[in-house]
Amino acid sequence: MLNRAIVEGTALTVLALSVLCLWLRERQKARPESDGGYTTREEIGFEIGRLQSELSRWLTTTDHRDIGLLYIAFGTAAGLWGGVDAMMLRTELLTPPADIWTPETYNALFTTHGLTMLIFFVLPVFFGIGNYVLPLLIGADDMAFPRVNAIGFWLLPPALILVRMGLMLQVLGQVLNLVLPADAIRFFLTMREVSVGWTLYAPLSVQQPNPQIDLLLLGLHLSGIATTVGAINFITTIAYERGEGVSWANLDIFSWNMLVTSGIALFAFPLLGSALVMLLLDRNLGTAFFATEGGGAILWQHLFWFWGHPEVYILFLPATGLMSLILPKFVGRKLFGYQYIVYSTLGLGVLSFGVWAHHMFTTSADPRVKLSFMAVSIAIAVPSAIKVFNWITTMWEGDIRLTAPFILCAGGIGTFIIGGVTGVFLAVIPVDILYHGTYYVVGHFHLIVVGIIPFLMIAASYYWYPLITGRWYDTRMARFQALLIVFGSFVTFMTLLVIGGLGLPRRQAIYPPEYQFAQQIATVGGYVIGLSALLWLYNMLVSYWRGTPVTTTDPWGLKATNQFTREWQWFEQRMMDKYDMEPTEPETTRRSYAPEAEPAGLAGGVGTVAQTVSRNAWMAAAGGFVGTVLMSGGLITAILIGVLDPVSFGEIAELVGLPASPAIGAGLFLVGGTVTWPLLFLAFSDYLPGRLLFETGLVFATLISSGFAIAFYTGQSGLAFVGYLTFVLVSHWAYGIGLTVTFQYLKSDEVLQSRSDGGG
Ligand code: HEM
Ligand SMILES: [Cu+2]
Repeated sequence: MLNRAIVEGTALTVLALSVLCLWLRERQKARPESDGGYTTREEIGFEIGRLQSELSRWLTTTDHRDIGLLYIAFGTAAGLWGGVDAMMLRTELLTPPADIWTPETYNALFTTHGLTMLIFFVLPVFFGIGNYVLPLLIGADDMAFPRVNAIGFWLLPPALILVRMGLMLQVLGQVLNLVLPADAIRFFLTMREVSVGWTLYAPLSVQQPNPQIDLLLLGLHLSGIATTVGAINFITTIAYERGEGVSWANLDIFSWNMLVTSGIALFAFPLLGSALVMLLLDRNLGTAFFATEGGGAILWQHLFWFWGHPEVYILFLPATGLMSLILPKFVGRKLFGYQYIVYSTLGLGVLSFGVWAHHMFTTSADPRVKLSFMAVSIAIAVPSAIKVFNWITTMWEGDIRLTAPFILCAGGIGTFIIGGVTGVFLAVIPVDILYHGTYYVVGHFHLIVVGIIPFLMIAASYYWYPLITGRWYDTRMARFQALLIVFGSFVTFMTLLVIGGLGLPRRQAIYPPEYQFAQQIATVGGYVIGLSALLWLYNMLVSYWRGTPVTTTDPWGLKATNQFTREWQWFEQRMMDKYDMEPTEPETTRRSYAPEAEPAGLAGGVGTVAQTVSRNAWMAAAGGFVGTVLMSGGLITAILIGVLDPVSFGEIAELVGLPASPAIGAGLFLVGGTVTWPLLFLAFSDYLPGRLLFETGLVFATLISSGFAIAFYTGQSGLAFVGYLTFVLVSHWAYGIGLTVTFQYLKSDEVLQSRSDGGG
């Protein structure tokens, strides 16, 4: 059995030392002495002086870009620490018995791994990216409260130390024990990393004697304050510091996401703070919040998850913001459905507070209450799916550039689809009761928290590397790294989904031998992820000194697709000022696929769906009506020759609670068709102008008819079945033709009108 404290301490030290050596070596190489001579005493003195001034600069800076980098560096370091925990967890699982670490160590590992990753890795890195680019994106000079910003950051290192003190004190204890008797250093020897699970469920978290739990609670509390402070700063900055010409309607999508994220954090974290204080009081002052005679253990779960579920969206939304921002740059098309993405973000922000009890389906809450949580949890899939569809549509017919950021974006969409769909399954109570305690849940959330979240962080680090450092990273190594991490994540977490589906319980160091092979596959996948993380780190550090310097003001060629956004304009200005560079102009400018978005109305386009609909309502209604009439023609024929039953129209009426009369059904059908279908077309109207409307109509009609045929399949076979399919298809085509011809007619009319108005 290995000693965890020593192994992890050594691993971290080696990691830190290699980073330092690498840094110093590359730095040395970057500036050879020009005369080939030796370094003189004065030069060393100068270097030390410089080091001192650098140090005091970084410790006292209030500049948003510096603080951003501090956040990113801190988050990365915490991520590596949590990553070492993960590698150790997976190592234990190479063999069925607990023979590498003790079961208690295993418990400590998954506890600290979860907390470190969720609180000290993801959030700080996103706050860092936000700090660096958000003011540039919105044309602000700095964050609204620069000093508060610095405080927000500097609360984090002590918080992390408090939370993870157990390991350090243990290492210290073991070192001291070499010279001092055990009695004198009892405190150090009794400290352990917390091992009650990252959800800190009562009563275990109340009753375990380990004093490190108290330090952890204090540290978490401190980190909550840091997060709240940061969130207030983001909200104020976005609300009040936007530059000229940046309205809510054309606020970039990343800032929208940071705004909503900060809004969630503002409501969620104070609640976590109170819950933590209650737990501390229970542990130390004999209160009974979570004791059976008080609120009971379930109270802790309610409080925890009322923070915990919003928290997962706090982690997830900035990643989607980066996706929406970066993906279009590498497919040469504008983000499809900007407004819908904004709405879905806002919707997720609100809904994320309404689903917490889906983490408590296996507790004894009233089934009727649980049912409502099931409904909302399924509903939350809708805004998530809107994002996915919009990303896919953005890629549609784009000029894809196979760069590392693109590979990570595409991989992120893939992992999110699987992670999200498995989440919808878990939202269904009976399924959750089956899978709650298994690796299936681990697979579900890791496809998101490892899939899309770090993928997009890394994509962002590549995308903005030239902007931040003025140099290029090693692009070949980056592409390889991107592929490696996508591959490793799929191997690891798909395997976990499968063994969870087979019923293997999670959070146990010991497991039945028949799962060994699968566990080994997952572990190898995990090592691949770890390796790719190190490759990324190497690339970032070494390229800082050795990367090819950027020689154009438009490193990504964004001007060619009209996507030269504000932060790059800032970069261009800086390159011109610093190096007298000429602005780079592209040879040809490809009009970005979607037309220049018109500034939408109030509050960031809130109301623009309504506006669009009302502007186009009559056109849509006319199209829908003609289409539905044509479609009815096809269906009536089908009824006449007996492929369809008139009763099916009656069922439509029954569905909305009216008498089962075919006539009423047909009426509803007409009204429904006039409204629903055109809405669908309108939703895709950003996309429609790019293709012949007519063709597109047929494609949509075909797609929808297949969905319709499957959904309403009524058990025919043989010829009747073929007839059924044919008529569904033909009637939908008829519908599509009617709709598109009408749209086209009305559109050309509109164009004529706007020309005569002098517009274009
Ligand atoms: C947005 C990104 C998401 C993240 C980061 C995330 C994260 C997580 C985490 C960390 C857990 C495990 C909690 C534990 O330790 O018990 C979890 C469980 C769960 N997630 Fe997600 N999730 C996300 C999206 C979704 C979606 C879209 C749904 C449903 C529509 C969903 C439904 C669930 C359910 C029902 C559970 C409880 C499973 C159980 O414990 O039995 N999640 N998720
Ligand atoms: Cu949840």
